[in-house]
Amino acid sequence: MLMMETGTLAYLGLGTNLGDRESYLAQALKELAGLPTIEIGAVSSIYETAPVGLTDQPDFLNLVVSVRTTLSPRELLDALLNIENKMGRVRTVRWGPRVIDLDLLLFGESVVELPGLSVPHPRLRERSFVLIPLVEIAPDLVLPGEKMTVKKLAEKLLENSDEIGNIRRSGLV
Ligand code: GSY
Repeated sequence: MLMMETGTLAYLGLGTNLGDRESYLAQALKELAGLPTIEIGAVSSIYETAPVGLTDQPDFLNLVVSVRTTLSPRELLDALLNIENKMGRVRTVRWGPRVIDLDLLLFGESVVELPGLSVPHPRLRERSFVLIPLVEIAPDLVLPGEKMTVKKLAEKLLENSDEIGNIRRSGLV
């Protein structure tokens, strides 16, 4: 078990738009919590969100969770991919429907550019389904290389787009 305060504080985005979406989110959180190298911190509410990218697919449930981990960014990504595979995610259509998606959004203050892994997540700033749950659990967080807090980034995103229409708290959690 990890001791509080050790390791790196990372943020993960979870999404699902197939089958029993709530139970997939719950299962993914349980899988994360079961890893000895990861300690779950704050978990946002669940948000029901219109699909971004490929729009002709079911709505998603999304949430953001903070974790403390002793893993490296690559090891953490591998752990997330293992959970996706264990939960039966099949990669067919890019941007397409999925039972579960676990994205590594932020890893402490690190900027990571490795094959198959960019942190902070490259589309974090433009996705309300990530930014709004993130604001809920870490409003004063400042992304590496940014000046504004995530709360301010979210306000600007919502000012300059119709993204607010694409996301609502689901009332599930
Ligand atoms: O990148 C995560 C998968 N994904 C999502 C998602 O989680 N939520 C919404 N609303 N749209 C999405 N498009 C993709 S791809």
